[in-house]
Amino acid sequence: MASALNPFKRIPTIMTADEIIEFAHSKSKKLSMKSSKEIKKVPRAKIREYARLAEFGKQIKSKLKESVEGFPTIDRLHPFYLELTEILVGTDKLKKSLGAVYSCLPPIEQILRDHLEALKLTEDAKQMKKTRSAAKGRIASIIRATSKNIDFLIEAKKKLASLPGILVDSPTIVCAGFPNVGKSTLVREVSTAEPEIAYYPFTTKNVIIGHLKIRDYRVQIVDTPGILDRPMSKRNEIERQAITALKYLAHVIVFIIDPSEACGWSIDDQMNLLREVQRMFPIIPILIAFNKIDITFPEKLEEARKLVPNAYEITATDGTGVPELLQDAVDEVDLDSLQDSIAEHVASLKKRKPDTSD
Ligand SMILES: Nc1nc2c(ncn2[C@@H]2O[C@H](COP(=O)(O)OP(=O)(O)OP(=O)(O)O)[C@@H](O)[C@H]2O)c(=O)[nH]1
Ligand SMILES: [Mg+2]
Repeated sequence: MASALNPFKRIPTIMTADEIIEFAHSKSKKLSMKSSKEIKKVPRAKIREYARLAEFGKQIKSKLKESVEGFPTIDRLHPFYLELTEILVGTDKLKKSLGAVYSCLPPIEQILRDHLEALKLTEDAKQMKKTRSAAKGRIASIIRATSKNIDFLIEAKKKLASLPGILVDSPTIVCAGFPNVGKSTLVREVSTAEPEIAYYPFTTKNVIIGHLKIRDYRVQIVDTPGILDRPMSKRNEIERQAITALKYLAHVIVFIIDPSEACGWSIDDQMNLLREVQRMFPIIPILIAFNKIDITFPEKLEEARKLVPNAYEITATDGTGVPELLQDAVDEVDLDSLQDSIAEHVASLKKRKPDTSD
């Protein structure tokens, strides 16, 4: 099944207003060199001016269209991306800017039609030049007038294209737990392919997404450094929202506790974070795993077992206990409702068209 990775990745490079004008201008200048010397002066000028203006208009329109149509339809985004779009750039502002840039097209069309028509009607070479440059000037000012919107799209693309790419149709396990408990080690240990390194703009660390196959499912496992690894009270509102966006991504959370305390956090601290994560994601199943069993003193393990009687016990470094944990994690995913939501998502993709509404 086709997977939707980051839908903002395929947006082409967007030029600034000045770059678009410059680009179209240089394309149109190059074209004029080609007009044949065999033809008489006035008709040649007419052909040249007409071709130059038409080319200028064509390039401008295609650059503007590309910039807008490269964006996915905002209202049809997967909720994970929709929520992050809201936090990072604002969906309303994004829609407005897309609409504003797109709505430059009809007036540009009109100017082109009028001036190309005028070019056809005149026999005066000087007048032709004037007409052509007047049209270019008017088109350029339409674009300059919307340069703030174009700049906004450039900025939005930059921010959104760097979000992690997720397979919306795959069961997704999100790892949580304090730093150094072994999240990355687990993701690396279970990944069959090279894990993807992605950037999540709310942390300085890279998010790692591993892929594995369990029975017939392509499962992804997401390491969340700097995200689900410290108390919420230390965070601002935007970070908190960015964290809760994970609820759209995680089908199941594996919360890792290091009962050896080699990670530098006490079992109590880790239990507190666990309770916080449980509060934050009340409807997502959370499996608890004690990691580093190989180096955990028996009395520490007993202490942890009393707090969480049925936790999984694993050693991520050598894979002990890991297959059982993963099997059960995937079993926790409600695969029927996942299939439904995939079907819904695919149906919405079929209906999609460029977002030009504002
Ligand atoms: N002995 C032992 N060491 C482990 C085990 N799992 C992880 N470690 C070690 O613990 C340290 C931290 O592991 P990481 O996987 O980097 O921990 P993390 O949770 O990803 O840490 P952050 O990325 O900082 O959030 C590393 O030195 C690992 O080698 C284990 O099962 N046994
Ligand atoms: Mg890590």
